[in-house]
Amino acid sequence: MTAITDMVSYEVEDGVGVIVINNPPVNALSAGVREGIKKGIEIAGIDDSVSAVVLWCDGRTFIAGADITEFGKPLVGPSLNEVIAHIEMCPKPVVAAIHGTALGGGLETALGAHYRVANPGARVGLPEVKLGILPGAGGTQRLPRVVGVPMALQMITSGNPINAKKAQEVGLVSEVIETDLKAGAIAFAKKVVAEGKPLVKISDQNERLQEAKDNPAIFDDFRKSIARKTRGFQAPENCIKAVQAAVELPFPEGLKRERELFMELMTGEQSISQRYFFFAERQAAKIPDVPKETPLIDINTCGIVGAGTMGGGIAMNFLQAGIPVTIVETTQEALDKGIAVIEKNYAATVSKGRMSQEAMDKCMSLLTGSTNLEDLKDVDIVIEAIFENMDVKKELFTKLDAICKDGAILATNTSTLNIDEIGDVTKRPEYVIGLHFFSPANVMKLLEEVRTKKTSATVMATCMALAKRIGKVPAMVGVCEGFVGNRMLHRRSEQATELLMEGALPQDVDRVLFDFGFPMGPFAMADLAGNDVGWRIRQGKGVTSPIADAICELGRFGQKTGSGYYLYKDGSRTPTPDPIVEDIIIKASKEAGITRRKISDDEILKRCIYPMINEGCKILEEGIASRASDIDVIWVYGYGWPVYRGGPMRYADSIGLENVYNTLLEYEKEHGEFFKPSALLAKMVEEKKTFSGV
Ligand code: HSC
Repeated sequence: MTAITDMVSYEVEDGVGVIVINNPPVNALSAGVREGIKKGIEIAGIDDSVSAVVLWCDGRTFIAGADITEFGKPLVGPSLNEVIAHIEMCPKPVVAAIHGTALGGGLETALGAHYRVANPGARVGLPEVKLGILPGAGGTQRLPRVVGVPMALQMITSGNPINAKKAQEVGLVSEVIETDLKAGAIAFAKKVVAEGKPLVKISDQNERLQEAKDNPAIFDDFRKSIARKTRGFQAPENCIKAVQAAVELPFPEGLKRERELFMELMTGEQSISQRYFFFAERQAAKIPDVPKETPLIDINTCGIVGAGTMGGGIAMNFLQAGIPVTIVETTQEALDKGIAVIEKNYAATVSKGRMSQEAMDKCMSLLTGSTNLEDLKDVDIVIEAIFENMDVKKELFTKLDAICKDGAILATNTSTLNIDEIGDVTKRPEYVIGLHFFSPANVMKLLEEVRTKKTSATVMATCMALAKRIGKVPAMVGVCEGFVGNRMLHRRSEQATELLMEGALPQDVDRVLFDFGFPMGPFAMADLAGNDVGWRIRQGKGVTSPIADAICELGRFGQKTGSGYYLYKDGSRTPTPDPIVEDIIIKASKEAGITRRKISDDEILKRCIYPMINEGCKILEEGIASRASDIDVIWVYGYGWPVYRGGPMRYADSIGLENVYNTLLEYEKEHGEFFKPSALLAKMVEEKKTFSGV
């Protein structure tokens, strides 16, 4: 084997030149890889002892894309386009051997090869759109030439990969090799030579473009079909334009157009935020004071206490990950009802074709119901999901502590209570942790994990790994009122209500936040969650909220009662503004002695968002979150903050911390202490720092 660069080497096997890429962990296309492939092709091209070339990756995967850490920096060595052109122009057949994931620039490299083979577990795709960019190394020009325009549009704008079988069906892969992939790829390359098969240059193939040439409406139809899903995002539109260029322009011109559209995105705020978020998500899985090599507790079984909406949703995550669940309720009736809901949810997924009947049966077979807490004595982890009452939870944790085996983790799904206190009623406080799932728990990606002062490193590391196993994105935070997500949400809700008192209507506030990119505004969200919950909590605490209380006093609990801040006519989920609510709001302003005024959209946005940013700063000051980026992960995955705005802390950077600070100072003068900028924000401004470092 000859080293070409420190990441790429060349070897000859059975008369075939093998270019071996080795750039762990995911064989990203760093400068050394690009340089190595280019030189490897040159070497193989003139090596008389070989008649063909195989592109092979060591380690767990084929090339998973461009090296994202190089983005925004000056280009070193050959560009990827140059490397791919080299592969395509090689005088000997080049075969890409794909295992793991050929993603982004990885698939684009493989599309430069004359043939592709894969093992059965391989997946291929162009996920650039998820980073706010588009495939910038010919992917938008070559993929439609292989799979046709409709499928290319689908793959490029969704970013979702397809498996090897599908890739073979659509002609992306010539052969799926069940046995040794490297040997199979070498044999395939030799067969190409022996049979005198052509060197297929995808850039020359135009047949699959004809369908779209004959029916240019394909593009507008497609735009319409994804409009709702891609609202607010810039990259999908540029992806469509680039594929359109593949149809309308000759290949070299198409490449130029692709590059322009790529650069437009690459330098924009959205992509900066989305690329930042890619790393933020991966960082969040690491806890600064918990070493990587911390031993983990084996989790093979799970107990859940409470078969209500949360308990049932949580159970579904574990069942889908193949982890048996025992779910406990106080009465048989409640248990039956809870299990029936789980079954109904799975059945709905099956009927939509998103799950097989077999998979559903497997999940249900892993579920055991019980009305006896003693049945949790052998489980590895228990998650409590009962109603929010400290005394009841303390009693439950005392019982669980006595029943559960030594070493079992006792977790609570509380979103409001002090978990330090809960842990302290047990003899194993180091095994107690908060696992705060978001509703609907089987859908929402976020798992806000809450460490107490005593939670052990092993328990934290185990729960972070467990989150990944059940398909969640975890972020570790500390104990405080509302933890990170709800604490910041409360600041927004308080301002949203204040804005109503001063002159806005629910539909004004909701529209502004919807346009910002949230799936819905605070009042539509309150109606969805149920207004009675907050009302009861306020009653318990002896606090009032004139507008919210008046709405609840009329029995307007939200969507479930057909009205709340809005009307929901005939069971519809579409909110319609209601004059009765307007009257309630106007009356509340009058009684508070407030003269209502017209409030601009700009003020609504700032009044709702800036206090959240300020609260995020306080959370960091107090060490409740260990990184600003963890806060962003919580808001994107738990509350639908638009990822193209990176999360509240990254958003603050993008608009300028000084602007946020000065506006808060102005609001403080006008509206009082609530807006007082935090000490951290003041310090960051003074030191001209940013939260995201970008
Ligand atoms: C691209 O390819 C653009 C092209 O179109 C080329 C454009 C050319 C420009 C032309 C100019 C006009 N880079 O996720 P994991 C790190 S865009 C750098 O935990 P898994 C990751 O941060 C790219 N680093 O593993 C982590 O580091 P840590 C398109 C990357 O097994 C470690 O690897 N490709 C990286 O759960 C492990 O990652 C993609 O978007 C990258 N490309 O999942 C694919 N990819 O350990 C992105 C990963 O320090 N990657 N890292 O935290 C993934 O989706 C997942 O990582 C995999 C593995 C599914 C590959």
